[in-house]
Amino acid sequence: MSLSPPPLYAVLDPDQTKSRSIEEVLRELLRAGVKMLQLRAKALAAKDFLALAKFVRSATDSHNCRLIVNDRVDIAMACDADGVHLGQDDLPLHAGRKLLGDKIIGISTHDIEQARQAQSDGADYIGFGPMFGTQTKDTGYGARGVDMLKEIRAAVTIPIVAIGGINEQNVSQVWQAGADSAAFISDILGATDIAGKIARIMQQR
Ligand code: TZP
Ligand code: MG
Repeated sequence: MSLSPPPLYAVLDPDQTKSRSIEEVLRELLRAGVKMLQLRAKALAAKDFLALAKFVRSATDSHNCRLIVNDRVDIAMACDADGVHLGQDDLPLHAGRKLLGDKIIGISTHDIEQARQAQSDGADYIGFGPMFGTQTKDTGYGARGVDMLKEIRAAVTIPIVAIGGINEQNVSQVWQAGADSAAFISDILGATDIAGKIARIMQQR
């Protein structure tokens, strides 16, 4: 599937919603106009991940929002997601493609080699990062920065979703450096006023 991701890619993670319920945060994201959402649930057992994914699928469907499941091709298939996001140690792209056909497959990348490989293997988009310092995930890589993002932009033609430490203050640098989309976890999920946060981010596009 050819994909043009919207400029804002929200990642919903039950471990990052602070004191709010995941249902409440999801409602806020959709109300604020999020059109591409990744569900990431590292700590959930498969059956709980699937139950949550089905709930998120039904809410995203009624808001015309794409749903991407992180890590798990099986859960993406079972909840009828629009696609899956795979890391370098997850199922390889060719296996995901065999199972998911022309659904969206995004691949996490951290350098030019991985980005080129993902493109030649047929990824619909690459994640690239971590852009800046982040507490949300230990990727094993240092902050990549905007100069490296520009190099990635020059190296691949498929959409780039930048991730890692992106917030209201630095997102414009990411878009200016050529990312098609910016992915957010903590800056958005942790905001007191999620809709206000998203509006301030989108004003900079
Ligand atoms: N992959 C690379 S960095 C990262 C992931 C999942 C975490 C991004 O979270 P935040 O809170 O937006 O820095
Ligand atoms: Mg992963």
